[in-house]
Amino acid sequence: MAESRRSWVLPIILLAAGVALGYSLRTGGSDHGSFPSIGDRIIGPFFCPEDRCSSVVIDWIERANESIDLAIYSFTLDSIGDALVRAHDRGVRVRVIMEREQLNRWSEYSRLRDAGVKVKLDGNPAYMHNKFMVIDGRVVLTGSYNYTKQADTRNDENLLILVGEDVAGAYEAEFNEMWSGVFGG
Ligand SMILES: [Ca+2]
Repeated sequence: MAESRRSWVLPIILLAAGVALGYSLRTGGSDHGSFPSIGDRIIGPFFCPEDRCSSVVIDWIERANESIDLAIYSFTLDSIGDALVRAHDRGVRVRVIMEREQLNRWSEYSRLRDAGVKVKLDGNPAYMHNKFMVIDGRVVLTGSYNYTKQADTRNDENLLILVGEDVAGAYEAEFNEMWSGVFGG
């Protein structure tokens, strides 16, 4: 009985979620020029390299007023590192978690740390494979896109922007859990 119930509950939940998202789905891949209204839920998707993912990310970093929390697997792109340092310098609280095994001489780790940005390496013996950024507790950037030259100019990648305090809160909670040292849970 329990098995058969489970078999139809999940499809119904997925259908309901899809309908809810469908009502608020925005079209167009280049509408990141202005801060969205409360009614907006999704901006994008952006497919890169053709939609210039690094420009989208930098545009949103430059809009941050209060906080930026970034969990990123691989981060070697200087232009995004510079944007985070500029945000830090203008008083935005910036925190970054990066995958320890991706630390190399091209990594932005030292650049950020030397500029005073709070940076931590993950404590997961497996990969901290997330690529998400939470801005002001209200906007989430996520997708396959790592902040690397390879991802920016050669790979096939996607990036999606989610707007809303509920969804941002869920990402923020996961970030805070990792920031406190809990990985893989
Ligand atoms: Ca790891």
